[in-house]
Amino acid sequence: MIRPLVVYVSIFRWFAQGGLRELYSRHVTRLAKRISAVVFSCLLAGCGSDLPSTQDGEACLDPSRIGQSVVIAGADFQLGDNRYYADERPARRATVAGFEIDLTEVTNRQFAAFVDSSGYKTDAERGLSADQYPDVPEEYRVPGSVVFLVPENVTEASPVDWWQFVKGASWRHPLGPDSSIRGMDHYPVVQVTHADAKAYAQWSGRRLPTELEWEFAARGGLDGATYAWGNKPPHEGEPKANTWQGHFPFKNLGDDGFSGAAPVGCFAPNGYGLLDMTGNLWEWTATPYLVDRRMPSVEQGYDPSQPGVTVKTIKGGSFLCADNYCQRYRPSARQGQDVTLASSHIGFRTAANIERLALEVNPSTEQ
Ligand SMILES: [Ca+2]
Repeated sequence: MIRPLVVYVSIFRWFAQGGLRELYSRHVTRLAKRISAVVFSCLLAGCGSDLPSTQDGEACLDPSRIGQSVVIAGADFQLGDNRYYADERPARRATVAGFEIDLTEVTNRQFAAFVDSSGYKTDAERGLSADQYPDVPEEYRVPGSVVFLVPENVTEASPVDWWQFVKGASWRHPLGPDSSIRGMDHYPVVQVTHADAKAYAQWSGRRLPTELEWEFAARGGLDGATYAWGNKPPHEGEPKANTWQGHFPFKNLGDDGFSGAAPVGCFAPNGYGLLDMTGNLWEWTATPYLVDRRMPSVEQGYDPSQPGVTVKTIKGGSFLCADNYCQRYRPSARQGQDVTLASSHIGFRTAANIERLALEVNPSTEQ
């Protein structure tokens, strides 16, 4: 069944990136002409009955370690990289204060505890409000979210074919209403917007990491190295992270053991002991995305490819990052993400100030 659904203009940010950018640019430009100021409508295939099923999986990590955090001492380090995408330039020295960050991405079990405790409903479960999006027809403000689906038409595929808005997709049903997170307690939660991630962090007495903190943590002490593990290419030797092997978006070889998201902690930690700072899921940060980090910061961020859209920085790349398309499985890589748009390849982890934690661990006897 073919039905019209709403897809945000910011999806084209994803569409237009990576090694296939030139290949698809003409098609994207043609499509972009059809985009209104905020959204556009397009015909997308119904996604109810033939969704790929989510896979069960045992924990890769001792579950008692999920929820632990790592204290990172402040230091001077190389922020950015001159060798890759323009928004990573220029590489420069930066100083980060000490902080503390989660060992892993937040899991479904952790997020469920938050929801059970607070009654929180995610943005994807609520849908768009008429007040915030008056120009979007009511039938398009339905609860749902964006899901990656391997395009069926190999010769004609374009980004609009692999990112689809699926009615009923949410953190409980990551790929659509016929999918579930049953048996996936230790998988990272997905289909969360920036507000959802922030709400979880606040509930847990923490916050989202800044981009500066996240990048420093991901480097694991290897100042200036290309990857979180050094300079060895990601697909040489043992798998180092959950990325995409094969020609994106058609051929997902899954040589690293996972064709989708993986349970947290399935790959070796970086030099700080942190897990999955490369691949698996993109992670929200607290930092507004600026296409050039030297720009004065503004709360809504600035991404010329998403005019008028509030964008925060996401880091780390995901299981969809491939050599031929999105080489963003590096600490310096970054992307601007519409804060209202959840998807099947974005999650988060939380952070905290060291000073605040120290006060909690050693409360004053005068209080
Ligand atoms: Ca993979």
